[in-house]
Amino acid sequence: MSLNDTIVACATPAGYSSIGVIRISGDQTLSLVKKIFVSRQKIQDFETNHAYYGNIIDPDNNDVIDKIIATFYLTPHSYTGEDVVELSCHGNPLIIDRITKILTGMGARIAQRGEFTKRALLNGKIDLLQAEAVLDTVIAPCNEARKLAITQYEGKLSDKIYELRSKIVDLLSFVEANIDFPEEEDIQNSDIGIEGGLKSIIEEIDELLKGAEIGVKIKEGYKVLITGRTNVGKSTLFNKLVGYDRAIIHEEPGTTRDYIEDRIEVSGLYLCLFDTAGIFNTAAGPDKIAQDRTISLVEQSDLILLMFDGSEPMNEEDLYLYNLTKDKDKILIVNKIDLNIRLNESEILCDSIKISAKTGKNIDLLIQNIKSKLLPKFDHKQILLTRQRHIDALKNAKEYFIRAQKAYSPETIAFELHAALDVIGELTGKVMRKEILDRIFEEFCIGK
Ligand SMILES: Nc1nc2c(ncn2[C@@H]2O[C@H](COP(=O)(O)OP(=O)(O)O)[C@@H](O)[C@H]2O)c(=O)[nH]1
Ligand SMILES: [Mg+2]
Repeated sequence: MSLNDTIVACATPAGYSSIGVIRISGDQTLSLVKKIFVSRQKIQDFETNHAYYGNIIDPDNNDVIDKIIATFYLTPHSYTGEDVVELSCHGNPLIIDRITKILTGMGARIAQRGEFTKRALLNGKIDLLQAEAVLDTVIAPCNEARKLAITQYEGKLSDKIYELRSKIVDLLSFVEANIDFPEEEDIQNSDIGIEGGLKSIIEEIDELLKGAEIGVKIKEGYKVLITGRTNVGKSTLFNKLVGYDRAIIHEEPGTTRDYIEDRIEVSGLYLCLFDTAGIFNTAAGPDKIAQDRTISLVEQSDLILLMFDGSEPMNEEDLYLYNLTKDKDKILIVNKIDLNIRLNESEILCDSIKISAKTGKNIDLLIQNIKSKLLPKFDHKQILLTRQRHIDALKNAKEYFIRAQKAYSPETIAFELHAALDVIGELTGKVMRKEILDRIFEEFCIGK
């Protein structure tokens, strides 16, 4: 990739749409657009951040290809920091392809995935955390994830990391002063000293890591598992929650074997919902394998919806599942309350929610409960890291601080702090590694 090229790409999805936007960025943008865009104004009169109406023509034969709006963002006042023009055409692939071909024929290059954002990063318009936030804003699967992405795009997470970084820099200069002038009293008797400085940075990292667990869950989805003995109505509830007939429902036991997964947004939260095979004592062959899978999914899930059949007495299969999920976060559900209740009053069930998956009764209540169980009472102003990459970097940095705590000489401490600074720098992109950038921008679509 060269920053000297002028790049072009369609920024809207392929196919027919009312508008299709072609983006162009780079040194040659204005001279290329000048050859194909005819408007009342002269191209040199176009102001930055202004939109102009005109014709797109084929420069070979002056054929009018489309009537469009061109928006000009002149360097440095653009997304990429370069001259950018966005051509808002009619969203017909014939039009989009023809204009793109004309532009590439005149020397522009088709942009790689995320290349506009990558240029914004390389030109210092945004940092790496913000670049990731751009992608997360586009793909946010739920409202809470969108909120996090926008906060991160605004730079609030970056500010927090820069703050942490400057604390490390201060500590490092203090440590280095100790190397250079060990006898100076001012240095030795500073407020918290090296030990206190290291401790406070580690505490801050721990706090960020704690938040990151929530951030990643909000972004990637909470695993919610519906379980219960066979025929309690798991698949019926699953279908109700996903909103369509995804799983087979039948009165015969053992209908669901392979677990079924679907993703839904529930009151602003993103859930990976699993419908699983029911547990029954006499299971053998494939049913036994299916049950083993259910049991292993229990381990990995963030929340269990453990269902009981209200129209039947509790049996040992119910109790087995209750004990299996003892240490897990769970919601107990008594289903089939539209039928005669024959489920024995039990202490176990005093906190349960009573529903009818079939008629939909109390499903709203269940949804509220799911949300309050999952969305830990985090302060909405809290700034959360949202990616495994962030968690890995912070854990990595923390290791250096722990090593520094155990170090005997200021020289070794300084060495560890320098290493930690590099790792923190990778978070914001202050230190750039090609493989990190490649991995991040691979996730983008072309045109972003
Ligand atoms: N009356 C009533 N029947 C239900 C309810 N939920 C499920 N069922 C029935 O119970 C049987 C088993 O349901 P299913 O969802 O396949 O149970 P699973 O084996 O736990 O997945 C089916 O005949 C469903 O129609 C309910 O709330 N009320
Ligand atoms: Mg089922």
